[in-house]
Formats: sequence, C-alpha cells, structure tokens
Amino acid sequence: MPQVSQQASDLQKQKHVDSAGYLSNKTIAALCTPTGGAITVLRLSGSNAIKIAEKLSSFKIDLNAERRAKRVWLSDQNKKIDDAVMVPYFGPRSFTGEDVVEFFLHGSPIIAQKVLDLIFAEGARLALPGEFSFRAVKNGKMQLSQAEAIKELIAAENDFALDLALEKLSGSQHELIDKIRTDLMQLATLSEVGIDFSDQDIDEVSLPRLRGRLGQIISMLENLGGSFDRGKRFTDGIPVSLFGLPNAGKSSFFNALLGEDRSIVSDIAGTTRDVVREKLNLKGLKGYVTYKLSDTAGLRGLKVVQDADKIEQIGIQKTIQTASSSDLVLIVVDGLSPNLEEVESFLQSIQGKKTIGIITKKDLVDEASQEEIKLFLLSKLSEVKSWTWISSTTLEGVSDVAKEMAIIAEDILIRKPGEVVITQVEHLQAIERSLKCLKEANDCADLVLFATTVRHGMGELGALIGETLPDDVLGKIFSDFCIGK
Ligand SMILES: Nc1nc2c(ncn2[C@@H]2O[C@H](COP(=O)(O)OP(=O)(O)OP(=O)(O)O)[C@@H](O)[C@H]2O)c(=O)[nH]1
Ligand SMILES: [Mg+2]
Repeated sequence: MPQVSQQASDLQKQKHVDSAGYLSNKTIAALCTPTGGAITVLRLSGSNAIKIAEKLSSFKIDLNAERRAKRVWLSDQNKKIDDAVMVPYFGPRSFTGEDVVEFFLHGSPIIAQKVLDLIFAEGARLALPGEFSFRAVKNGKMQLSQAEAIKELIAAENDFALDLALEKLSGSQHELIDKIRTDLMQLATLSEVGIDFSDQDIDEVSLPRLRGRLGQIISMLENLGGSFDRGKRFTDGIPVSLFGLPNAGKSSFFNALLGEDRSIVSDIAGTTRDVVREKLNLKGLKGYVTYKLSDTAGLRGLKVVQDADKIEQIGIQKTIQTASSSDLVLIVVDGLSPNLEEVESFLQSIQGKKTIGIITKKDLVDEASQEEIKLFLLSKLSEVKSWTWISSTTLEGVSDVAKEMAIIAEDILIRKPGEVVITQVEHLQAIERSLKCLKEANDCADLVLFATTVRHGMGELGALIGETLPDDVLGKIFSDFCIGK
C-alpha cells in the first residue's frame, strides 16, 4: 500500500474489517488520499452510502443533487467537524456501480479520523485494499485488466511504465490476450465437435490438425510469458552495476549519481563489502527512466582474492553475480592509476554485456594525461566502446554518463508497435500453469482427454483473461492495491 501515506494508513488501520473480507456487501469507506495536504478525499460506497452522507451533512440527497458538488457542514450531532465538499453518485452511475459519496475534507488527520469514526458508527466498515476497484469489476463497471492497469498507473515511476499502464487501460495491450483466449475457446469447441463426430472422418477436427492449432497457441503463450523479464525492467528499473578495482571510485560515483551520501567512501581498498542497491530515476531523452543501481565490492587480482579475508572473497563473488545479472555494467577505472591487467582478468565474467567505461578522479589529473589515458584504455580494452572522464568531487562528467545510460536503457525499453509486455507475477504464474496443461494436452493420444485438458489449460488463464474468476481469487488479486482505490 505504498501510495497511502503512513499517517493515513495508520489512521485507517485502527478500524477492523469484517471476516467476510471482499465478499461482504457492507457499505465501505476509506481515505483515497494521504492526510496532511490541503485536501483529503474520502470515499464511501454501498447501499447505505447516501443515508450515511445525509446524516453527516444534514442535507437531503435527491436526484437533483447527483454528481453535483455541494458545500456542506459535516457534524457529529450538533458539533461541527468540517466545512467540506460532498459529491454523491447514484449506482450504477458511479465508480463502483453502487451508491457512492465522495467527501473533500480539509487535510487534517483529526478531521479524517472523526469523519471516518462517524461513518463506522453508522455501520460502514473500512474498505480493504483495492476494494472499490474490486466492486467496480464485480459490478461490471470495468474489466479486471483495466482495474489492474489503474493499479499500475498509480505505481508507475517512470515514463515507460506509465505508457504501458495507459495502453493497458485503453485495452490495446489486451488484444493478444483476447486472441489467445478466442483461439483456445475455438480449439476446445472444435475438439468437442471432434468427439461428437468421431465416427466420421473430418480432417478439420482430427487430432493432428487440433495439435497443430494448439502448437501455435503454445508458442504465443510462451512469447507472452517470456515478456515478463522485460516487463520487470519497466516497473522495477533497468539493473545497472558498478564494476572495478578497489579504490577506483565506484562508491563515490554511485553517490554522485544518486545525489546523496548512500555508500561508504574511504581511501582504504576494500571499503565496500556487500552489494549496495538503490533505485534511481533519471531524465533520459524520451522521459524518465528507472534504474536499479548496484554499488559493489572492488575486484582484486586472483592471487590477492585467495589471500583476502573470507568476507571480501564473498563480496567479490557477489560483485561478479550482480554484474552478470545486470543489463548494463559501468566499468570504473581509477584515473590516477589505470590498472588494466587486473580489470582484464575479470572482464570475461561480463562478456556480451552492454558496458560504459568511466575514468574517475578527473579533478586530480591534467588534461594532457586525460587524453593519453583515454586513448590507452580504448586501445587496450576493445570490449568497452566509450570512456568518459568524471569527477565525483566536482561532478564533472557525471551527467554525460547519465546520458549514455539513458541511451542504452531506452533502447532496452522501447517497444515495437503492438508489443505486449506482462508485468505481474500472477500473470506469469497463470501462463506457466496453463502452458503445463496445454503441453500435456499436446501429448494426449485420445480426443476426449485432449478436449478436457485444453479446457483445463484455458481455465488456468483466468487471472490473465479475467473470466470465470471465483471471488476469493479476485479478492487475492485486489489485496495488493492501495486502500482507497
Ligand atoms: N579527488 C577525487 N577523489 C575521489 C574521486 N572518486 C573517488 N575518490 C576518492 O578515492 C577513494 C576511494 O573512493 P571509493 O569511492 O571509496 O572507491 P571504491 O571504488 O568504492 O572502493 P572500494 O569500495 O574499496 O572497492 C576515496 O578516498 C575517495 O574520496 C574523485 O572523483 N575525485
Ligand atoms: Mg566502494
């Protein structure tokens, strides 16, 4: 529930929810925005919403009042609580499809607390995370995929995740999923026709022909499942790691990029032991990009590693693992002593990775030597295509590296027109379960078994195609939404 401030969530946690969870039809209420700003939005939904709002505002809500902002005094019996704005919606013409009232309160936490207390005293309960959206889906106001898109829209941290969520909301990301569903339904129907007419020799519904169709669906699903790793780059960021010898200036550069003193810096070789990870949003050429940046332990020559203490050895192993699972490796070389032999011995562990070469301590090296060192590095390390001098002290060159990072990251994130990317682990799991069934179906020698296994495989895709989902499964999907959504 990261979108609701701690203050607002603490405030709301004080009220218990009933044991029926998402399945209870009680009137629900929750804050949609954090308290502490100028305005707090409180939403109330359910069959008693209008009655409760009338009691709080002493205002009769009739059809003329629908969807109109009304300035009202909210009071507890005769004691005034807030001068607020109230907007009533009659179901089904509301977000949830039920009667809904939204209150715009002054942003004080005590006002929100008092209004919530009054609403709970009238029999409503605190909404579960995502429960307004849950009801909207249940009441046919939106598709499950659209509700999930809204969740992703709220969580989007960069332009690429935002564009993807907007495409999902508009439905264009759903076309491939719709096609898979339609193809599977046709396949299941055809195989059932095949059973009915098994005494006749109809090629269209013969097992080999049906298997051919199934093979195409399997490969579409495999492609869709394969997009998850890419999807994580949109939501979690592009993994980038620093890579270089001890004292090269990795942690100093890490801090310079972040603009904060995150990693410990010292002139003692081997200062960083563990991997230090931090998310970073940088403006690129096409918008904001999120990176998952890792500062790592400096690599020492193999001989020294053997002699180094155990913790440092583990640190070095972690550096290699982290770099090899990154999309981009920043190779950091100490501008004061560009020691290449030792760097070279580690380069094979990141073969084929995209790299950017960084030469540090620009402020300590004269210009003529800078040029010489750059040419030397270019000639020695052909794997690294560009070298940029930076100073973490004066910050010179740091934004140039940020630009190079953006070019590589945006190249990874750019989608072909119509390319569908899944971002939710539940969707990946549904695809994997479905694929398991469909591959079993492919091995079935019997048409009856084939048909039932295909139907089973289709059922497993429920979380993705949003059909025939039992309420408890739906509830689970919505439980990681934020409260008030
Ligand atoms: N003047 C100057 N000093 C720097 C610069 N970058 C790093 N240093 C210094 O170089 C030393 C090592 O810097 P670190 O950032 O700790 O190096 P590291 O690569 O993280 O080292 P390990 O964690 O041991 O692998 C520190 O004394 C830093 O202050 C720079 O751009 N200019
Ligand atoms: Mg360090």
